[in-house]
Amino acid sequence: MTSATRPYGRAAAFLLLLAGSCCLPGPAPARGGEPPPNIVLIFCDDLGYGDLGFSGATGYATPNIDRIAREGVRLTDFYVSSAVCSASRAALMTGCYHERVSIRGALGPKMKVGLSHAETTLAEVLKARGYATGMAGKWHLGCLPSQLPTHHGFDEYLGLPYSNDMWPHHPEAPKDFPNLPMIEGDRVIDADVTALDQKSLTGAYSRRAVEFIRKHADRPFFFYLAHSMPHVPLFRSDAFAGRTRRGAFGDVIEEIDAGVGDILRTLEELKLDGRTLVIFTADNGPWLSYGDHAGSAGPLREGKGTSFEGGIREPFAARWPGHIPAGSTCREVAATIDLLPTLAAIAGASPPPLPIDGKDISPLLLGSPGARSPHEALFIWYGGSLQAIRSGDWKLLLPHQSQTMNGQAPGRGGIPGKYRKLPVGLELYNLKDDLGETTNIAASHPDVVARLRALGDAMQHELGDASLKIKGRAVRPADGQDGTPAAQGAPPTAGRGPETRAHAAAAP
Ligand SMILES: [Ca+2]
Repeated sequence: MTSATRPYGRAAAFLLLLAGSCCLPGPAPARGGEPPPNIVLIFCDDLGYGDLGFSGATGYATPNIDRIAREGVRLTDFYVSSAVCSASRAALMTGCYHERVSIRGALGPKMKVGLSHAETTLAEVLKARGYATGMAGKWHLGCLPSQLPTHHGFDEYLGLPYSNDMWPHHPEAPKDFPNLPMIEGDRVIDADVTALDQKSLTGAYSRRAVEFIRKHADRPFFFYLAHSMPHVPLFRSDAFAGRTRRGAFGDVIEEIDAGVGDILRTLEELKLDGRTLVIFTADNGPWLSYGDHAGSAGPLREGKGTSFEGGIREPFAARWPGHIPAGSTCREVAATIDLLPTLAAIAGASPPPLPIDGKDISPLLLGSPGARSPHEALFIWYGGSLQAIRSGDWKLLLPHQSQTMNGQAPGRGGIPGKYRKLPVGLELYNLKDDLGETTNIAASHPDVVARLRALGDAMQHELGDASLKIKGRAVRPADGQDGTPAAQGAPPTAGRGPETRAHAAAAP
């Protein structure tokens, strides 16, 4: 089969028929006597805080994503657990800080480490409640067949098992990566994804979401749409090429937005609007070394691979007509770790048996009067070390080595520039007054520094700290972490920052 004729659809359609023939009866009503809502979770890769229309993007338009915010709630202070792919996704899927489940950095194609089967994923929580569960897109929590989404609670899966730049066409490390496979279920349906294939990714993923919604319109469903884009290399279909003033990056975002439009229209057509919660967010901030192929963190400092706000704070919007007040904005601190317990609560599902870090933020989403963040503090690890603590308006950075493109020659056309190292000291910022983290006021607020350091110290002893050589007492192992020869090495990863040198194999 030539590349041009690969629609990622035929094998998929057959498997879908099989899956559709064994539908389970729907679950009992959730709270309030209504059936539990459908959930569509749209998750982008390397999307910056400023990359959407509602968050200030210029040069292209995102009317459909903006509609989610306009007809729902926007969380302005929404965090991932680490500014890098696998760690961030581990937190999303488990409701735990990634350190608790020993997934760090960006897992490479040759690694045999993955998310532990002892963890309960968001998909498993909802599946146990009677949901149909599907996923399209980037998984990045283990690429062995037994580690793929269909072995972690998803009824079906179509996508790339890891980042779309982990292929032989990587601009800097082409020899580090094998051919990039496309997966359906837990089988390879295309052993060598080409540039032409990458152009079809966004559309194929969005179509899969629409197909899944149509197929499961009569029962609660959960679909996780984890776009490979706008992670580099940027690809969009011919229909979107050259549409925007922002070049390839803008085109890519508009194609993602068009897919969101298809999803929203499908929900309307099927009269599922008021029964479906749609969430849009992303895994980490922009990969700034890629210059014109990177997104923007807007007013936030730095981007991917750093624990400044630009790396860890993401745009977030959620829409559920009749339940979430339209046009609302919430400035309380929340995070991806909260989505599992929140969606479990909304669905009336049982929480995981093992301890998790996330909290139920449904009062924030649903606009309950006086709702406040359930977190005294959020903790940001990177490369195994605790780097940042957010509590109320305060943000404390602990001493570490970071990276910046300031003063560096920017990347261009898909070829990255080079970061320079940025030493970070003990730095305190008040984000209410200083969103861009420009003025370190640690010296004038020793009481705040002491309080946040004490909170951090407790978490370092619970979940560990590599730079301090603290082994966390509550850390749980990843799949394949112990005693697997391939997990002992340091396989190549795609980036050039410190984030890609740290991964699960190095976890305690
Ligand atoms: Ca990412």
